Amino acid sequence: MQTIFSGIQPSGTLTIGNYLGAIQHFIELQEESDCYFCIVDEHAITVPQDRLELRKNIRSLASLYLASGIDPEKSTLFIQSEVPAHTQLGWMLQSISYIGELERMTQFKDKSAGKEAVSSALLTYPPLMASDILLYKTDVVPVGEDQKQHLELTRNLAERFNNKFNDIFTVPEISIPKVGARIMSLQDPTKKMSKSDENEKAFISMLDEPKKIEKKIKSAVSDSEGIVKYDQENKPGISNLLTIYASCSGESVENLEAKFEGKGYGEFKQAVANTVIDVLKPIQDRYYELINSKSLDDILDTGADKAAFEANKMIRKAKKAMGLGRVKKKR
Ligand code: ATP
Ligand code: LTN
Repeated sequence: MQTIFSGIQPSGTLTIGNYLGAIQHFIELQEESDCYFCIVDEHAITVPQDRLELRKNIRSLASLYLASGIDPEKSTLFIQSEVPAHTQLGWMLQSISYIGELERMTQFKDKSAGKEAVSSALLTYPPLMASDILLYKTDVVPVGEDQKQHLELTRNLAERFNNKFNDIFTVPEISIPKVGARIMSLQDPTKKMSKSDENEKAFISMLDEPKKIEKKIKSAVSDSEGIVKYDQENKPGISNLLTIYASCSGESVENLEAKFEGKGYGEFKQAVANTVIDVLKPIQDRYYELINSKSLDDILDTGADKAAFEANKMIRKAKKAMGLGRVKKKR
C-alpha cells in the first residue's frame, strides 16, 4: 500500500483554496492508502504568530480536517510539534541544504519581501518540510501548485542524503490536482488565495456564513465583457470563479460555460455562491460539533503516538547513517 503525507499550516482559518487544492483530495486518497495528515504548527511559527490565536487555529484545523471527512480509523491525524522527530530530522537535513538553494525558493522570497526582520526559520522551512515527508517513507505528497518547488527540493535532499550516507529515504512523488490546484484571490486574481491575506474580502474561509460567502463572491473582481468564459490571461477573475464552481460541483468548465451562455455575471456569481455554500454548510455543522469535544483530543493523542512510533524508527536510521550519537550495544 502506498504512503501519503501532507501538511497544512495553522496560520488562520482554512480557505476554499486549501479545501479544493488539498483537503478534498486527501479524502479520496485515504480510501486506498496509508495516510498521514499533519497540522504543521512548527512551520507556522516561521512568521510571527500570536500564541493564543495559534492555539485556537491548531484545534480549529484539526476539527476542519475531520469535519471535511478525514477518518481517524483510516488516516493518522497529528500535530507536528507533538512529534519531536520532525525537528530532529529537520536539523540533520539542514546540514546538507545549501543557503543558495533555500534563498531561491519563491515562498521564501514572497514572505520575506519588504520585511525588516525575517526569521532564519523562514529560510530553513524547506528542510523541515522535507523531514515531515521523509520520516514516513512517503510515496506521494498531495499538495496545491504552490508547493511544487518545495517538493522538488525534498526530492533533491532525499537523493543527496541517500548518496552521501546511506540509502534510507524513499524519494516522494508530487500529486497536484488537475482542477483547483491554484485558486486565486477574489480581489486580485493574479495572486493565489491565501488564508493569511490581510484583505478578508480576498478569500472565502471554510467557516464563513452563507451570507458572507454570497457577499464576497458578488464583490469578486471580474471584467466588463459580461461573458462567462474561461480565459486565464484576459479574464482571470471569471476563470477563477469557474474553477471554484467546477471543483465544488464536479461539473466540467466547458459544461458550465455552455450553461451560462448569454447569462450575466449576476446570475453566474449567485450560482457560484450557492454551490460553495452547499459544499461548506455540512462541513461547518460537523465542525461545530467536534471543536470542543473530547474525541478530538483522543484522535490527536492516538495520531501523535502512531506517528512518533514510525518517525522514531527513521530517526534511528538517519542518526546511524550520519554517525550521530553512540552505537548502542545489545545488553
Ligand atoms: P499561508 O497563506 O498561511 O501561507 P496557505 O493558505 O498558502 O497559507 P498552506 O497551509 O500553506 O496554506 O497550504 C495548505 C495546502 O493548501 C497546501 O497543499 C497548498 O498547496 C494548498 N493551497 C494553499 N493555497 C491554495 C490555493 N489558493 N489554491 C489551491 N491550493 C492551495
Ligand atoms: N509547506 C506547505 C505546508 C507543509 C507541507 C508539509 C505540505 C509543511 N510540511 C509536508 C506537504 C507535506 C505549505 O506551505 N503549504
